[in-house]
Amino acid sequence: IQSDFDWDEYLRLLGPEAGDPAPAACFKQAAEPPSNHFQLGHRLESRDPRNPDNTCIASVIDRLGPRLRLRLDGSDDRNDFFRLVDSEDLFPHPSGRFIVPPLGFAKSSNYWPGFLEKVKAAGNFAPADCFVRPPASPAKNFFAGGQKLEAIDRKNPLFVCPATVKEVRQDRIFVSFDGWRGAFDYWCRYDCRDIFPVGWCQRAGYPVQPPGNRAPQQPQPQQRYRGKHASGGSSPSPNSGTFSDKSAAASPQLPASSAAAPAA
Ligand code: MLZ
Repeated sequence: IQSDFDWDEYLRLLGPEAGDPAPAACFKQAAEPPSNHFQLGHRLESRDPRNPDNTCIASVIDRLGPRLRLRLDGSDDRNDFFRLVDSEDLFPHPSGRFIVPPLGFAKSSNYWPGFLEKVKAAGNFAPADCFVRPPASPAKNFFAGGQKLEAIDRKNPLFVCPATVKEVRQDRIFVSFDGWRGAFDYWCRYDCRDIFPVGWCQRAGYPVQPPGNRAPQQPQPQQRYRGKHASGGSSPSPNSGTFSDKSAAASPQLPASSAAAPAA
């Protein structure tokens, strides 16, 4: 994962014909990125991403700025997923929801009641104040074609990348990743939690990847004047996750187990 990307410089490179950043009011995201108070190993209730009507127990496998990498208890490490700390899919335990085995529960369903008892006895449930109320949704789709944004690469969900709104249709927008010739593009709703205003992720302590090589390129890091993002001295923010440490942000380490890390 690289983090040496600078929107100001990139937008300058693109020149005046490039679209403006989509205004913050277009997005269902907090005005200020929420603080992440979850700890590794915390348990919580989560919708099963593959079966969203179901509520399961999940564990925090990693914390990355305001994002959590989660694994459903009883599932395997190939179905990890990411959620923001203010996601509408996460609940403190007990929430009163009926807890069911995750899709693909590793053992026979006969084992489920005993498994759930053991998980509950092991406890370590995240306190309720870790959970941040989801942000308000925009009243409607305010996006316009050509606007810039940052978006999660759904094929490599660890990556947040510079992107452009290529099309707007009713409640949906077409997110096109800059410099990748369409290979990672997708349609999503305007209130989708995988898209962010330009600059949001950096403020959150989460690195943004450079665009693919079909976009104008910034000079390589070693040739570059080390600007504001490289200078140390600021104290870690309360958002501190793995990436918000400034020295780590220069060359962040991925967890060795990272199933989401693609070959470059
Ligand atoms: N190196 C990988 C990841 C590309 C990530 C693109 N994100 C929009 C590849 O080339 O497939």
